[in-house]
Amino acid sequence: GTAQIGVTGLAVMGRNLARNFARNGFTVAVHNRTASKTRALVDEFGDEGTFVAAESAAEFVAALERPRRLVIMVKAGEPTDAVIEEFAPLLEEGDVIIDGGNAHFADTRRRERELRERGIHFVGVGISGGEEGALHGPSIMPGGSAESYESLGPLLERIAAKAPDGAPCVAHIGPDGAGHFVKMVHNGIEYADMQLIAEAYHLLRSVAGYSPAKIAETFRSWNTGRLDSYLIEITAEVLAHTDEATGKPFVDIVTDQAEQKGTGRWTVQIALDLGVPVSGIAEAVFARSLSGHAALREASRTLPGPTAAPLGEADAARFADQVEQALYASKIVSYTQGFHQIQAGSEEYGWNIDLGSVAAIWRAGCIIRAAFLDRIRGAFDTQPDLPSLLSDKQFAEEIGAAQDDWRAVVAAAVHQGVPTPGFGAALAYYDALRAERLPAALTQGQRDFFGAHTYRRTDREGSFHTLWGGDRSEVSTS
Ligand code: NBP
Repeated sequence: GTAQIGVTGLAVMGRNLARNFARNGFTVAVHNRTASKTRALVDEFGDEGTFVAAESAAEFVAALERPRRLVIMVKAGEPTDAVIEEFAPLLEEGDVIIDGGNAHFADTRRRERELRERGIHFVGVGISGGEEGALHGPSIMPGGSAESYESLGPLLERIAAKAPDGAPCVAHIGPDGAGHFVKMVHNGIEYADMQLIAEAYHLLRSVAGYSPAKIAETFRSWNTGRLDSYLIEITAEVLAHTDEATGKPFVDIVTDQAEQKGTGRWTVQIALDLGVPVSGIAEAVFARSLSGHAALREASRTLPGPTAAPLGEADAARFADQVEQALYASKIVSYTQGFHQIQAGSEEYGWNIDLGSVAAIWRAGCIIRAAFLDRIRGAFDTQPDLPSLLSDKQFAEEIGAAQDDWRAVVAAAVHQGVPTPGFGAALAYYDALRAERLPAALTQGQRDFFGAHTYRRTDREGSFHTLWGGDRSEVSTS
């Protein structure tokens, strides 16, 4: 075979990824279960580069140079297993199967193990950036063996997005499921970012009394500063858009029930398993599900709320500045929590993930791309064993400078009855981390009272239990 890479699964993602490889000078073998899609791709885009259209799995495998590199871009779950089972028997030792779908990292770990036993490298790759990213340069998060990255890395570096400093947004994340794990947390952070932006919008609309057009303007001005990011940019676009049919702001004619595909939920489920507090991401997932409970919301519409008037013009402008502070501070917390989860996953599974390089490859191509990520990269590069992003001197200073306004915004939201679970959870996380003493001591006392679960003391080593039902003397249990 002559093709340096093959792509099977030619829906929007696979098709654009194949074109991206071809446009970068690689010979690309293309294949799809329904062969008409393969022919359509070559008919439509054949002049963009060199494609080898394969009708059958055998033809596809034969078209690839050795060691073969074949990318699977099919629906995640059972279809991925089906496609692996179709191709694996046709491959030889040292060949590389790359799964670019949104697989659960546990599936990736299983597939990697099974294929390794058959002498085949399996690389689970997180790809972010949607269809546009796939075509023009996504952020790419490959897992799998270091050996497979040697063969695959140079190709991925060519098609990846380029950060402002020119660095390709791809790096070997770590063995087996590390890439898909990091992609999962990326999506969790994306949920949190979107929720925080939604809360900022809600406050500007309901408390400051701004129109969607004025809020679009506000986001545009924020986007020239430290909040500079793709999500803020598209938020302004969506808010400025007018519905053609009604002439109303687009945001007012869309049903207010958010949907989800599941990667945010996975992030929270895994965080619970790892014992990592990702409260901002969890609130974002719950906020989407709450919005979807139409009957519950309908039944609750008559519950009383506060009577509070929107702010006057001068106060509104001041409030908008405070919301920017609250949004930025809460965003720092979301990333702190997300990176904590990556660190915990890395320890649990022995992945040895470099957090600075994760921040670096999220600087372009992916949905959460933002100027801010270069600063996170810098923080981890300076101090790779940083216990938390909030331990970084610069971030600590910034969040400290924002805290008064942040509190004022959360207080205003409570007074005016505007739900801001993201801002509130982030602030609670910040205050809990800061606290000299937490009421967890009382929780331990309760647990010891009803379940003899024991506690540790601040002044002595060991485990202790108080005889609550007896004379309340203390016994050592260790
Ligand atoms: P879809 O997720 O809609 O999958 C459609 C493709 O899967 C078609 O090529 C289809 O072939 C193939 N397929 C299915 Br379904 N079952 C199959 C089977 N049993 N055997 C062989 N092929 C099968 O495509 P997509 O939206 O391009 O996404 C591809 C992957 O990329 C997914 O895992 C997705 O989660 C992930 N992803 C998507 C985005 C995005 O923005 N859309 C972003 C990042 C990652 P057919 O043509 O014969 O039906």
